[in-house]
Amino acid sequence: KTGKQVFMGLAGMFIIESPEEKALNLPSGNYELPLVIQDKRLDTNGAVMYSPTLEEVMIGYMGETITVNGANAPVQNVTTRTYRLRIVNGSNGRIYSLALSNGNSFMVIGSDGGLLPAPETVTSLLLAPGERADLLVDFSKAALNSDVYLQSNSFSGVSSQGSQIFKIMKFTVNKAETDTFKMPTSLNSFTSLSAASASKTRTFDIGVMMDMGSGGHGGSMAMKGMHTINGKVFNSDRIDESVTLNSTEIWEFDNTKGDEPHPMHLHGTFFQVISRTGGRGNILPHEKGLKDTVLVMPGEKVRIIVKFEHTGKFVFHCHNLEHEDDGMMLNFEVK
Ligand SMILES: [Cu+2]
Repeated sequence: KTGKQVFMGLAGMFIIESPEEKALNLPSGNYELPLVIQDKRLDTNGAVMYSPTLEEVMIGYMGETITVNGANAPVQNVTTRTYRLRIVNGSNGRIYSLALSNGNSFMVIGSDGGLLPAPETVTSLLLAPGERADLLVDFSKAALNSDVYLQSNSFSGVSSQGSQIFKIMKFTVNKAETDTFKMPTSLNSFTSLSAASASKTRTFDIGVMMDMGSGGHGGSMAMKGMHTINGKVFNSDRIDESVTLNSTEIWEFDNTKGDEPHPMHLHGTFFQVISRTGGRGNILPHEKGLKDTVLVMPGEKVRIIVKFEHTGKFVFHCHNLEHEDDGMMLNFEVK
């Protein structure tokens, strides 16, 4: 039921700060904006409606009304300074190619697990459900009294979405102020895990649909289990992967045979993305930090490296919530 709960509004964010981050003097207070982006489908009374069809279980349930922190088409007044936008994609299935309507570049300074090693300059950023982006936008590059939209550009690689450009929120630059912000050259240091330190590689095939016409699941298309990992659907009583505490492993998510995007998400740990082959073909700027969700587009194979430092039973799953609810989730135990 995760899909319904999140679509109805159960999404938010924690912001965790550290003395090291405070020392960087990043934009804060009025200049730091937490933004939870969700798409909604509304019925004729304006109430949020969640009733995915079989097709929508396949591609993810999407809505036509884009909201930020629960508001549709919000307007934020800004001054001619650098703002920190802390973005969560809280959507069930929608991917955003975040960009500014004036085409200006912006900086990515962080992702799911904190700050990147150094700021990265981009003109767009593909953010899948569950992923976070920590951005710096310099509104002094826009004219006073002009409007700049955060929008989603079109993108390729998926047939079920990405063909439209649409606006997410409006910034009105309504006041001139002197920007005191100085961009740090380095933001964060964490130990880069080397592939040579991995004791094991596990491969997860996420690109094959269950053949509903035959096999153990019977013929009913309404049954769970069209989306699988290594041919399996979630079973809460089964440990799928046993991991040794403090070991470092490479996990490979293989979507080369698939035709849907899968943002793969691990609980209980952060990871580093070490390679992407096929599709977009490389590690993207916002993937250079610690991550817990990585988008694996159709045709792609993405390798992550993880050091498992906490004992317990955890899940990993596709963060497309219709896929997750359909069973695209497995258990791993660290001990
Ligand atoms: Cu998926």
